[in-house]
Amino acid sequence: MKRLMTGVASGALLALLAGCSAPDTDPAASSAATAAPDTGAAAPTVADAAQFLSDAEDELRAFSEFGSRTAWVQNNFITYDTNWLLERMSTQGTEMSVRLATETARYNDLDLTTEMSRKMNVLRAGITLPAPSDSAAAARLSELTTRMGSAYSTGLMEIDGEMVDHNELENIMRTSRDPEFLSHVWSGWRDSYGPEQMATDYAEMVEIANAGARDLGFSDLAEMWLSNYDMPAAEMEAEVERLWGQVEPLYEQLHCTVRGELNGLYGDEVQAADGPIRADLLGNMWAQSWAALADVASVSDAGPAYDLTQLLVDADYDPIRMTETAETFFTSLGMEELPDTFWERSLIVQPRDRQVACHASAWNLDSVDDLRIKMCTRVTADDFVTVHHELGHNFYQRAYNQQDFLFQNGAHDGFHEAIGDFIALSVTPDYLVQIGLLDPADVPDASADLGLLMDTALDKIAFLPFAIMMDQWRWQVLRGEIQPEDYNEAWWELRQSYQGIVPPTERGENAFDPGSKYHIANNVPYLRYFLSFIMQFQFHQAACEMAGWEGPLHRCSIYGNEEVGARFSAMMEMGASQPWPDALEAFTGTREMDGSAIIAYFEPLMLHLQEQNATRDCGWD
Ligand code: X8Z
Ligand code: ZN
Repeated sequence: MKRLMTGVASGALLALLAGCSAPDTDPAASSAATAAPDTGAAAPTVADAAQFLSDAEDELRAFSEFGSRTAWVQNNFITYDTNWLLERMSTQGTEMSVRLATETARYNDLDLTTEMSRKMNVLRAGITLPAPSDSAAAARLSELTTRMGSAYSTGLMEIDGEMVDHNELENIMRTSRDPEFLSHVWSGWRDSYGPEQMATDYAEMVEIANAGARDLGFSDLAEMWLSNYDMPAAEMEAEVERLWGQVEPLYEQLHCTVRGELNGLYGDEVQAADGPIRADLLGNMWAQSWAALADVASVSDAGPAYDLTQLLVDADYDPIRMTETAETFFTSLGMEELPDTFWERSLIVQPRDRQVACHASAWNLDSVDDLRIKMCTRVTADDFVTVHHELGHNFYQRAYNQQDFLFQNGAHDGFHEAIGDFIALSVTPDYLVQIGLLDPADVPDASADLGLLMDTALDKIAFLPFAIMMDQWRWQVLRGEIQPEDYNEAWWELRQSYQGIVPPTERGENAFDPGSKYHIANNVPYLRYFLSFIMQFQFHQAACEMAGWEGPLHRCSIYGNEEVGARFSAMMEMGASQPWPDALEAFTGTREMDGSAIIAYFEPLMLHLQEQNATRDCGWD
């Protein structure tokens, strides 16, 4: 989601450029602290600190609107000139946010209120990509980030004499079952954004941003990114490992089953029955969601389920109707409709006459209610979930718009990503009947539950190791543990170790496969999605309990439940004003992120997979 900065001095500025990133939050308990500079001037008072924060919020709010509108135009019309404007804006934004972050050090020794300290921390640690405070560095950083982002969004590949864009290439990966063609398209994408130039730009960007992070008192940018979770960076990293440990066994079982099915479909030559899986066979450009394999990896003795893409197509849904349907889910929970300007100003259908950043994002341009999405929507089940995801960002943005500017953000960035996905977990067969998409006679009976769970697992469980390895790679790069000459090899070591996948072909010397992913080319931290995929099931479980639901979790829908809606809105309205455990507790009653909800949701499937895999040699090494 975007907005120049929500809560950030400037990183959000860059996060802005960076696409769908929720502006970064506040590291209330960040471990690194810059020493107060000894300027010889009179020691500042608490009143001075209050004035500084109030001025900073005014300055940021004003800049945020200018920055958001600039970025909106660039994302919707990618040209030489809009890149120029974006670069210029982003340089100013970085300079401003770094200046404000640096100034917080003056107030280090004061006994500030909790609220003031939180705001200081937002200013200091919330910058996604800081630069050292000389303008040459900020300008160079903007040049590099704009070039990478724009190269990513405008990449094309030639197929049969025609230039094909990313949206269409993604479509091929989802639907083709021709291994040679898949490998060709998979590799073509990874040539389409100028990998050599991007790798060089990336390495230089890392140097500048790390220097910026060190100037602000962090050991490197990885520590700074991890300092936005109300606990010391090292503790947060350990938290992530703990959560991954909870869900890893489920992923291994899913991997084992899917590998077996792919081996059956393609034969040993294409996909062996043991070892890692070929990355291009999983129905997705990045092997991050395997939902497109629902037909391949179906559960054989389960009763008939349904194909949501087909239901949408058969009912003549178009992108606007999909968006309206998602909006209705939110309003059924008691939330206000989206403003008319949402419909007038959003980009919901891919324009054919110009280049746009197709990766879906949600925006609040004026920090009040100029809410919009930008999405090249296709009539598919995937995009039906994504449109709920994007509206989740918008409804959250509006819910916290009464907060002070520096608290206009998610409780942490994982919350921002989880809102809409949590809502989409309520897209159950009964809900589809309620909105007229599914015939009551076609509601799958209990014998189909394993099939329904499998479909969801191919999306939600397959994603987890991907989400973790994305930032494992970046943290290691930012810490200097992975050097530029090893970027690609280290990427594939992590892909293999976490996901158990390998590239379809030998990767060349000049490959830069991390750049194939939007969030790396555009510098959007990715840990947020891992956290979201854990927490959305916590939200769902708590909401279903609140609703008095007694059946299996995957059949529970909170559609129309205003009581749950009111409790959820109360959490959203808090924004980033309190430490995230307080926000989590307000809705779920627990103060911890915890994998037990996602495990409970998939428990019947886990038992089934274990049984099915009993004779298989799982794992990949
Ligand atoms: O980037 C997104 C959203 C915008 S914040 C469309 N997502 C991640 C991705 O596409 O990689 C949603 C799920 C993961
Ligand atoms: Zn998002």
